[in-house]
Amino acid sequence: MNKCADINERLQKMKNFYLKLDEMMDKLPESIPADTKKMIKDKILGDKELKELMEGIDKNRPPRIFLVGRTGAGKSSLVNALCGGYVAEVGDVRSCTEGTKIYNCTDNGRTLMEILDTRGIAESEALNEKSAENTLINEINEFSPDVAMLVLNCTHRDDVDKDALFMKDIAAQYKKINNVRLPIIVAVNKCDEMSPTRFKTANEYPQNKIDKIEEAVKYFKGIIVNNGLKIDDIIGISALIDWQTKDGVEVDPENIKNLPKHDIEDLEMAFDGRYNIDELLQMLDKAMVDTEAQMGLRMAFRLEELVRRLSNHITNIFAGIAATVAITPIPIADIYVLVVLQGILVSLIASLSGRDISLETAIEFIFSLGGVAGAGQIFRFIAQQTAKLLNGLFPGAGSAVSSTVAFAGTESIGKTAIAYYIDGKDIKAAQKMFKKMQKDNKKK
Ligand SMILES: Nc1nc2c(ncn2[C@@H]2O[C@H](COP(=O)(O)OP(=O)(O)OP(=O)(O)O)[C@@H](O)[C@H]2O)c(=O)[nH]1
Ligand SMILES: [Mg+2]
Repeated sequence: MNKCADINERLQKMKNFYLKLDEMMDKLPESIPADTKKMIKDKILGDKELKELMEGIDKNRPPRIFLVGRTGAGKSSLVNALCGGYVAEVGDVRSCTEGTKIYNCTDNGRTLMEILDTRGIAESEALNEKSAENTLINEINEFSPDVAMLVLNCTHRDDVDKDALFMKDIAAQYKKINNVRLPIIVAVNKCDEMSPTRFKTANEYPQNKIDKIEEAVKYFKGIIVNNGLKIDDIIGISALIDWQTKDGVEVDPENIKNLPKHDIEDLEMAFDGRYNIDELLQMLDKAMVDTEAQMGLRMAFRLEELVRRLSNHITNIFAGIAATVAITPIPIADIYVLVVLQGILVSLIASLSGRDISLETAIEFIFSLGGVAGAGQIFRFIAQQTAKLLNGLFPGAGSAVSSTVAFAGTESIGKTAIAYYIDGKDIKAAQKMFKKMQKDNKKK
């Protein structure tokens, strides 16, 4: 249904590459010094961030989110907005106390997150009875949320006092029972309805609209603080998405529930009016204490960003290795050490994009950036073409490659590989980008 679909496959590719690294190093040409191979291995396998991600691939669980908010505030819509697709409320849709339910958000059979939805509970008269509130507290504790999200409607300024007090009460009980604080994020929803209301696309919001949103968020924050509710963060968002069936027929949100199951599964976005949802995900990520849940959140919703960050991180590691290798300037004849190193970097980045490319393919990619085509017999070719390569890949190098040049050149190749494999730029654009970076490197 959405881009989460191939996550498992992609993650497995990343992990395979990581696990194969040892083997790959051993297969490299003899002429690469053993200590260089060892350094590469140690730097990559010893990297904390990379290790955490690899462990996270096997050890993660769907985060549990406790939703609080009045009927119509947009809780269900927000869940869809976070998932980037229409998520059916499936699993064991358990109805608990009047108005609360627990459900799983799934995508292709994979649970993205678990939701405890206290639908309209804050406005329920039943809460005036101690027993009803106790039942709710029990349910929350049984659910054991990683984070609570209070959803407010930015155009409804009444009742926020009550909601804040309700949340404060829940948080206090939670703390008493669990001995840890319940992280709370406040999402001020329906910001698209702030004037001027005709701007519905996030990147078209004019400044006066953004200012109004910020003002509203400040106002809500004031009320929350005045009521003594401690929150982790607050943000103005819009969960607005219009849906259509596969045949392009737009559907009314109220009617979606009545559609046949397969139609619901195939729903597509007719209009994406989401605002600040990535920022909200960042807040949720930050607020979560449990690392397995945090990983689960990242895997489900923030993979692109995670992958980009990691690719940059790996590029830095490799640029550092290249600089170390070139501490004693590398003579032309040994240039392939650098090219092979960069080849490994490129294959790693490709694997992070979910592709499975050989070292040869990666090196061919590098050649093509330097304007050398049709590499064929890669390693022999490198030996024969070093002079040409030097000009193409390491500008400013005379008879040997210095540390600085090795660092900058490797960094440029990493960045170009990210643009090509991860951001999906075409090869022409990648070449252009690479040439520009080389020009800038020369100036340094
Ligand atoms: N313009 C706009 N409409 C929204 C937004 N979020 C939700 N809505 C609409 O508001 C209405 C209520 O949204 P829901 O997501 O069903 O609200 P809810 O909080 O789950 O309501 P209950 O399940 O009754 O507690 C629907 O018609 C949504 O389409 C938003 O950010 N902007
Ligand atoms: Mg709902």
